[in-house]
Amino acid sequence: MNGAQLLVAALENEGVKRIIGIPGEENLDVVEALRRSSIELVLTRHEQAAAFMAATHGRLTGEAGVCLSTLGPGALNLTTGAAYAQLGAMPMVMITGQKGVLSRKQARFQVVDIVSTMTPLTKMAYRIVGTATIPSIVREAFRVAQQERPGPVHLELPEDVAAEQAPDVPVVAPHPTALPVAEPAALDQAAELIRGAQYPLVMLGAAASRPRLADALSDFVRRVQIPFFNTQMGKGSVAGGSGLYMGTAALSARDYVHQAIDRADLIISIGHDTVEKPPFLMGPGGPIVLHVGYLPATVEEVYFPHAELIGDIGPSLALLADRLEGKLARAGALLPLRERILTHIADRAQESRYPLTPQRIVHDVRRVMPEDGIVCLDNGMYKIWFARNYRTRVANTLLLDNALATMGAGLPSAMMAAMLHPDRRVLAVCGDGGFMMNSQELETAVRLGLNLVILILQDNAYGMIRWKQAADGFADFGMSFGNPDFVTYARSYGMQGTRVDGADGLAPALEAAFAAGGVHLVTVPIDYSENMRVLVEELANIRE
Ligand SMILES: Cc1ncc(C[n+]2csc(CCOP(=O)(O)OP(=O)(O)O)c2C)c(N)n1
Ligand SMILES: [Mg+2]
Repeated sequence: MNGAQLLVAALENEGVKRIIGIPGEENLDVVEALRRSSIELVLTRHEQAAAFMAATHGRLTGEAGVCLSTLGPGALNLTTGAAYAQLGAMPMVMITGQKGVLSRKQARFQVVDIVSTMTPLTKMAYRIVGTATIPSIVREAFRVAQQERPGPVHLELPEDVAAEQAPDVPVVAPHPTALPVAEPAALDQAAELIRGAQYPLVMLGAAASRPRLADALSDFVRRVQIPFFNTQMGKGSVAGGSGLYMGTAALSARDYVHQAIDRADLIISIGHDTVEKPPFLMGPGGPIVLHVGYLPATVEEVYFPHAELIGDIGPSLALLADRLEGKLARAGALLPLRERILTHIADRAQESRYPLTPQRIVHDVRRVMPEDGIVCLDNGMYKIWFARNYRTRVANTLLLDNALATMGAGLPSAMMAAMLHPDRRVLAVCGDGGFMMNSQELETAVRLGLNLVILILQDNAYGMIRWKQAADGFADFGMSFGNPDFVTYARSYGMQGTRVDGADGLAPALEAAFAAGGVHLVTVPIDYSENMRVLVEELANIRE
């Protein structure tokens, strides 16, 4: 057995089913070992997409996704994906090749110090320098990637180490580890704080979306009956129909949901991660904030909790609910605001304008997506509209990135969602800017035989920046571009393409695309004049 075979055996031992990426000649021993293994090699057309896909595997399953690249240029193409997983707390293992370390027959050709490059972008970046350590290093890589706070790990395997005969070292068996639960004194203190609140409110942050947490959070909210709102990445973490949802904080202040936030005297902030654009701004004289997390809070200028409940969130919340259930006379004190907030948000959702408004697009997408359908957003102006207006009822059914907030991840993340859930409807929603950053992956999606619909919102511009430019009083300059004919473009990949050409055409086009199966692109023109009308003018006029 050589180093590459030992590496692949160690990956099989971790339960890895597929590795996504683009090999180079320095990976050929690994490729050969994969050919003889149970692990599928999934080729992409750009390493960045492979990293986004691997990170999304980690995000949706809690088990690290694995991506592979060559040295130098290939490895550098993984860096945006590394940052995406690092900020987004998504478990991922990246494996890159390197020239030999024992001799340098090609001098410094293509050699970049990738371990140093990856160090600030990962939880751990490590060069494997001998075969004997491969089993323990791989086990450690997966532990580090998957344990709270999850994130990316980088392993570099030089080609001569990959080819070297390995001693007979057994792989290290993984075992489940239970996290510590918050201790009784801390639970008592938190319960006392909550019992004393006149206007309590729960906030669900990014860590609330960890796959294993869905049931525990829904139970907690149902048992204590305190209304809740979420951050963008906490969306969907409580199962639908609770009657306690107050909205999503897509802006940091002065949105309708802030009418409730501003009145609260206690915010129970569950799983908030300050990588997200702030859901509200703490300042002098605001509500008391109780941080509930796997790890202590990160203190920021705009987030400095007054009390903390630290430990495995699910079981800790169950113990907290034991102390509170049926004892909170003021639990629903903010609920009377709910209807007004949600009505404002739903305003004009059915307007028949063409090009379509963002509200109408969100409304029609919701109609076509079943409760367990997964919508994956790229980054653009529409993200704010989906975060505010799209109602979720099942955990992790609106995947968006409010951490690195990179363009280009929408299509790859949807591809991974479709691979993991072939029986569910999956829709990628992309701007015409973000889509073109990784549109080459349409070939990958078609080749893999995925069932996936891609919706392109066409404004022929970097609309979000154009909106900011206008909102800040700058002249309209430098944000517009031309586009390919998206329908022809789709067909050139051997897939279907549809252009929506009327206000009532979107829902039927999406429905037909899902019914047809395979990969299908739908493009729709979007009217972004609503950005200014609602997100600037209307919200500036909010009065209590
Ligand atoms: C990789 C990357 N480059 C630049 C940005 C800055 N940025 C954020 S949104 C945006 C415009 C997005 O345009 P598009 O995808 O067409 O969506 P739209 O806002 O027009 O709906 C830009 C340039 C970013 N977030 N990520
Ligand atoms: Mg655009």
